[in-house]
Amino acid sequence: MTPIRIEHIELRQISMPLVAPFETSFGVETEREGLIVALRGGGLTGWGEVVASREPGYSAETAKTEWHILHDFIIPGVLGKSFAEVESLEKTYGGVRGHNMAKAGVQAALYDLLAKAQGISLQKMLGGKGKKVKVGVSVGIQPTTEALVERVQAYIADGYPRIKIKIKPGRDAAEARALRQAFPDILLQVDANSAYTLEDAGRIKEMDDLNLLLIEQPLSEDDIFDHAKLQPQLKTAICLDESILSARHARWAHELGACRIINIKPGRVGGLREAIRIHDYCAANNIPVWCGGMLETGIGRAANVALASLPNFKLPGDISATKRYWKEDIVEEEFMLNPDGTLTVPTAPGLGVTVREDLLEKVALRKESYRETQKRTMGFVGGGK
Ligand code: OSB
Ligand code: MG
Repeated sequence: MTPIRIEHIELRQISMPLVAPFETSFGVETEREGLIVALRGGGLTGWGEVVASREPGYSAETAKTEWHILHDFIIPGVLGKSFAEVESLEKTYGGVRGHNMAKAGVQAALYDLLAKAQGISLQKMLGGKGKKVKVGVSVGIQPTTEALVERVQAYIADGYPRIKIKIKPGRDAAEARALRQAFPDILLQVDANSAYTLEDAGRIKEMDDLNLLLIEQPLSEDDIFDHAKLQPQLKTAICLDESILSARHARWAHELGACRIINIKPGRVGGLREAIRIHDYCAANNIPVWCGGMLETGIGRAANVALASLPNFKLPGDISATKRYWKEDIVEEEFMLNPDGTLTVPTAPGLGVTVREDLLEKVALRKESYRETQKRTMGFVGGGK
């Protein structure tokens, strides 16, 4: 294809209230405060979501750090350049260490733009297949075990075929056991978001006889090594989330025996391209993967659904229906749970969703617009108003 020149970039920091607070071992989120990137060129607009949130609880990235990195380091290298594929975009920020969420947001926008220019869906561009993807729901820590059982009952009634619960020390085995007793046959898994250390192995083993699909990220985010000591002590598969930032990390985890399953989030690993590299490595090494979620708006959700249609996404993703997150989403299309526990993969060009730019303007806390002309006239190094 002919390269597309990035003539105009818009960055917005948004704040959107969740339908209900989401509590994890690292804190409570009541709204999503992320960034939305728009790349404009060739008469088209590509959209991407930066999945960082207000606080550095899940990872070191926040909406503000990613704004800084985009504004000062990534956008200046992208504005005015022409791209025909994503690999050359990756090269423009090859000198920026870390900040995978910022990189993933621009990269998703370029994927959307290039797919639209070719008139093909993101699914097709990524190499995904099939009309639907299997999904589950991630349930935050509830005030009591009874409330949790009720909440899960309601999600099962909605049609979710797989339940994940958030756990932390003191709110773990008892919760998981209560759910297993109430729902003997459901697909159930737990996510600790790094809340334990290797000394807690005994406590983690209390969940080993509950027929869980997996235990997600029990130990520190930087600790593939101790996960390799924990996995052999468990029958249940460990799944790594926070610890896997690249395909190299996936290889380390596999070679060390630190996990048997990997959760892939494009934001955490620096973009859809690296997500596919991890997918391919895992496919070649018999490691099932699934698509994680970061409470995305419809922009990030559309990309996740397309990604989750690649063949080695063997387990249901944390990609729930729109209404599980938002009263009002910033895309027109609503993702709805099909009766068979799936979401339908969009087929229209690019992400296949239509951004409601009026609403986006309303939820924006901060906005900056970057144009090539300003870059020339303002001796622009970082960005211009
Ligand atoms: O660890 O998977 C996680 C949400 C925010 C930060 C981390 C995680 C999560 C989820 C939510 O579990 C998944 C979703 O988007 O539904
Ligand atoms: Mg997780």
